[in-house]
Amino acid sequence: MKTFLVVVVAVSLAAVAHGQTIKIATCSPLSGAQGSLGEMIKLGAQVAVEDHQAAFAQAGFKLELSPQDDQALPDVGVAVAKRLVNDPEILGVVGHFNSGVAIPSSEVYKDDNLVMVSPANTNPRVTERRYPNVNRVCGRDDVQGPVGAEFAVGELKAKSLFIVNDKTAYGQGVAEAFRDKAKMMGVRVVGFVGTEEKSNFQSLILQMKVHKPDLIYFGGIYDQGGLLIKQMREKGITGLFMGPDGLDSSEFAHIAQEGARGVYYTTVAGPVDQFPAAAEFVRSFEAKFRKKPESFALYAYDAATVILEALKRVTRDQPGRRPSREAVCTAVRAVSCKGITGVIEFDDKGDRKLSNYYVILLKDGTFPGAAVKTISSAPLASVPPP
Ligand code: ABU
Repeated sequence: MKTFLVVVVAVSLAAVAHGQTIKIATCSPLSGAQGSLGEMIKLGAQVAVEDHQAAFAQAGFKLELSPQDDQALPDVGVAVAKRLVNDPEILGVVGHFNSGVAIPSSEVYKDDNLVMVSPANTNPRVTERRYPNVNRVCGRDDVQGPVGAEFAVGELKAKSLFIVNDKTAYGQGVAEAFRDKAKMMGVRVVGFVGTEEKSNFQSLILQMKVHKPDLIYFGGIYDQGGLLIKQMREKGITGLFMGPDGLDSSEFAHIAQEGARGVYYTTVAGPVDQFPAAAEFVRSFEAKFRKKPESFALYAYDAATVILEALKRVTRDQPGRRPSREAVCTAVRAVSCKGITGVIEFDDKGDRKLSNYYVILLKDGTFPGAAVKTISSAPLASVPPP
C-alpha cells in the first residue's frame, strides 16, 4: 500500500512537472453583436474550471480554460473546431451558443470523439443526429416553441399572429414550432416572414400595419429582435411582442429601450432567482468579474461541470495520465450530477432527461424579468433520424 501511494504521488508530481495539461474550451461569440451573451458562456465555464483546478492539480493535472470566439458564424465555428481537435490537451467543449454554428462544428468534433456539452443550443437537429459526443444541458425548440404558443394563445388570448424569423436553423426552427402549435390551437397566422435585415425593419412594419396582429413573434437573437421591437413601437405597432430564448440577454432591453416594456419571451435557461443553489456561483462570479451573471452563465457553469465530473471519473485510476477523448465522451453521456440548475442526466441522444422552460415578462422593460410560468418537460418522443 505504501509503495502504491509513493508511486501515485510520484506519477502525479511527474505529470505536473511535465505539464500534463487538460483544457476545456468554450465556443461562443465573443465579438460582434452577440458577444455579450457569448461572454456569459465563457465566464460561467471559467468559474467552473477555477472551482475544479485544485482537485485536478491533486490528481496530477493542470486544468485550463481555452475560450474561443466563433463569432456566431458557422464557417468560423468549423475553423475553430478544426483547431481544437488538433490540440491533444483539449478534452471537452462547452458550447456553442448558436445551433447553426454547433451543427456543422460538431461534425468536426465527432470525427475525433471530442465531447461537446452545449448550454444553449435548442434546435432539435443538434441531438437528433444521435452523435455520442453531442449533449446539451438545456431544452429543445420542439418544446420551447409550443410552450410559447400555448402561452400566447391560451393566456394572452392572441387570435392573430405575425411571425418573423432570422432565417437561421434556430430562428426559423423555433418560429415554425411556435406557428404549428398556434395553428393547431385555431389562431390565424397572418404573416410568416424570414429576414436577415439587421437595421431597418420598415417593410416588415408596413406589413404589420396592414394586418394589425394581436401578437408579433420573433424567432431569433436579441441583437436583431431588440431593434425590431424598438422600431415597431416607434412606428406605432401596439401588438404584444414575444420571442424565444434568443432574447434572453440584458442587451435585449438595452437595445430595445422603451420597446422592451411588456415583452414576453420563453427561455430554456432559468433566471438566477429560480435557483437557490446558484448563490455561491453568483458570489464568485460577481467577485471575479464585477458584473451579474445572466441565465446562460449558469447553464455554461453546469455544462462545464458535467465535463469536469466525467473527467474526474475517468482519471481516478490513472492520475496524471490524460484520458482518451472517447473515454470522456462515454463518461459524459453516463453522468449523473447535481448542477446549479438541477440534476443533469442525458438520454441516449444527449438531451437532458428533464428540462425547464420559462415564460419571462419584462414588465417594466428592465432585465432580468420575472418568470410568469415554468414548465418541466422531458424531450419529445423521437422523430426519425434525418
Ligand atoms: N437557444 C438560444 C439561441 C441559440 C441557438 O440555439 O441557436
